[in-house]
Amino acid sequence: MTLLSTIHSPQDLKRIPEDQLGQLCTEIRELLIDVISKNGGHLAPNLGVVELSVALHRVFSVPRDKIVWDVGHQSYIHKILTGRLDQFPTLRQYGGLCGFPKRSESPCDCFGTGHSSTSISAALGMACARDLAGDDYNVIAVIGDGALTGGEAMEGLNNAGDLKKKLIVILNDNEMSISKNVGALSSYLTEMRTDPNYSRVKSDVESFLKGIPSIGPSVAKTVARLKDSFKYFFVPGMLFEDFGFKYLGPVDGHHIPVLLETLNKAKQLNEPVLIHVITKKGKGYKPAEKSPNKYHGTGPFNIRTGAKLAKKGAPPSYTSVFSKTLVSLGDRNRKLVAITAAMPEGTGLDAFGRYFPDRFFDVGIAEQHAVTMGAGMAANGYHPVVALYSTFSQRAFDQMLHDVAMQKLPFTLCLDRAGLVGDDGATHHGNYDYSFLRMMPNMVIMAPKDENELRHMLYTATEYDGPASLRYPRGSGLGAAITEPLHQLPIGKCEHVRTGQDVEIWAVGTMVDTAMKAAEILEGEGISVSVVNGRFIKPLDEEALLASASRFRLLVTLEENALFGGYGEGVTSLLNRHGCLRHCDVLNLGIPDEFVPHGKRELLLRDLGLDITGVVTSIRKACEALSKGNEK
Ligand SMILES: Cc1ncc(C[n+]2csc(CCOP(=O)(O)OP(=O)(O)O)c2C)c(N)n1
Repeated sequence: MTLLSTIHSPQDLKRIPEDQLGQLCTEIRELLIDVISKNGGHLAPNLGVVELSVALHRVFSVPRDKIVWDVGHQSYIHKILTGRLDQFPTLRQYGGLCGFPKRSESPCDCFGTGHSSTSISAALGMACARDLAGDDYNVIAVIGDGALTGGEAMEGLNNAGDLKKKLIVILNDNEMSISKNVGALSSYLTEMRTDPNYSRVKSDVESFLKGIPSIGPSVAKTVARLKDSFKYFFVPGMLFEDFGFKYLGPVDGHHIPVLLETLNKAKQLNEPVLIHVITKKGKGYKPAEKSPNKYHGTGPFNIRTGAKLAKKGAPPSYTSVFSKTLVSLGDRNRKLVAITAAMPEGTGLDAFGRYFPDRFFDVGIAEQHAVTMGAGMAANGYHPVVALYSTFSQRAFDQMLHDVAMQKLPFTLCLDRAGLVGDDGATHHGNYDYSFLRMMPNMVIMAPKDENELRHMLYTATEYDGPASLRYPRGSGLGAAITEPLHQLPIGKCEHVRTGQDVEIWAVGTMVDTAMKAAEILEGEGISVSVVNGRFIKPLDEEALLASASRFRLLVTLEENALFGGYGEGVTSLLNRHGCLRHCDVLNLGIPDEFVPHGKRELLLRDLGLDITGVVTSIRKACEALSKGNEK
């Protein structure tokens, strides 16, 4: 029997003798590697926090005490130790455990996360709620050095130091975001990490200063001054102390006795405490230790070799086509600059960075700053291409509206991983970008039907003298030929891709392919279907839409975006404004008003009625209803 198999709740962990915790950590690592090698997931971040998670659950007692995991991608061990060991093999699978903390999954997941840098704010809110209610539980935020580069983390620190609530922030410092961490704060942490004298000097300096007797106001003043300058030179964590936190560390995040001692000390303190924990991302699995970025989030892999089990012969991904196209555009147009918010590889901007290092900026996990910084460059003669994942771009809503759209700046927003992303689930689906961008005056919004059209859209956007966005999905393209010379697409003009007599589908982005396949099937059933590639979510092709509404009794809109505020609503309201709905019905197909869970994209689309079969069924029903209406 393994030690791990005896743990069914956090109380069981407390019964294991301290000298066996190392063995427990080994068993946990084996389980992590085994399950993630099959299901995919966040391997390196979790391997790095095994000892920290064990120590936390040893010292604190959830669900009474609250642990908020920033981003939450490193919460697997927490899940294993809080009664979900048996379910762990279902991690990230349809109907199985979520890859992020989720309140509805367990009372031990006190706060849902997925987007970075929220933990300090959430934990501070919990500490305030606790004090208002006269309770005394502990609140702990665990945040990585990468997540600390996000503005909201600074807002939380700033407020926490001021409110002086009892609160523990654990800074899990592994020098990595997904890629190497960037920024001044990161350099500051590196200095603390690399100077072995820091911990010793800190206590020496403190006791030396405490030992100086204050004999008279002038001496006291001198001491205070001395203390300040000394502190800055010798005491680690002064930045955090100045923020109003008691700083403990740096401590070795893989040394359980030190972790237990430090956590117990922090637990006794009645003030905001920051514990600086140094960990190694990927610890215990050689390939992940060597390339933590490659195993940050991974698909299935071969445990022995570390090789990823990628599909052989799949067409190039949208990301890679975007990446290559941008490099060629960057070569022609020296005014193009590229900005990423800590995702150079994920967005494919890394290639641009290699070719044009002067025009490439990784700003850390700072989507808001990325957009406004781009706006600043746009206001001064450059054309920024800001590439974000759709879901994270939600962070930069106001920056897009207030800084970019309102000033009608030349700006290209590229939204990768748009639509349903699959295994990462609700926090990561990119289902809202049409909705929140559509409401912004001046925005041009595009979605390519395949990877070849993506190239032309990117070119169109970078040549356009105003704000434009394009969005494309995770994963492989459709295998379209990508040799066609780049050309600009006429703004606001659709493309007719299939002719038919009975009904017309207006589809955008990924859904054009679905529409074509559904049309084939319906044709076989005697329903003749025309298909339009909408291309532009904004501006809509008004002329073509009005013409279609006068030809067809039924128009269907099809999109991989929330119906609320989405493309279909735009089409319907345009037709309504022109009085077309008196003689033409519109059926809007898209993502309903609910958060979509995790699982394979195909299964999620099936559940939402957005796979080929679902689309065929909806259109068939709508046609039947129409013909019944006609008979009456
Ligand atoms: C707002 C936002 N932007 C980007 C991401 C993508 N992302 C997930 S984890 C991560 C790096 C986090 O680094 P760190 O906090 O140091 O944790 P580590 O993985 O190194 O343990 C990034 C950029 C995100 N989750 N949220």
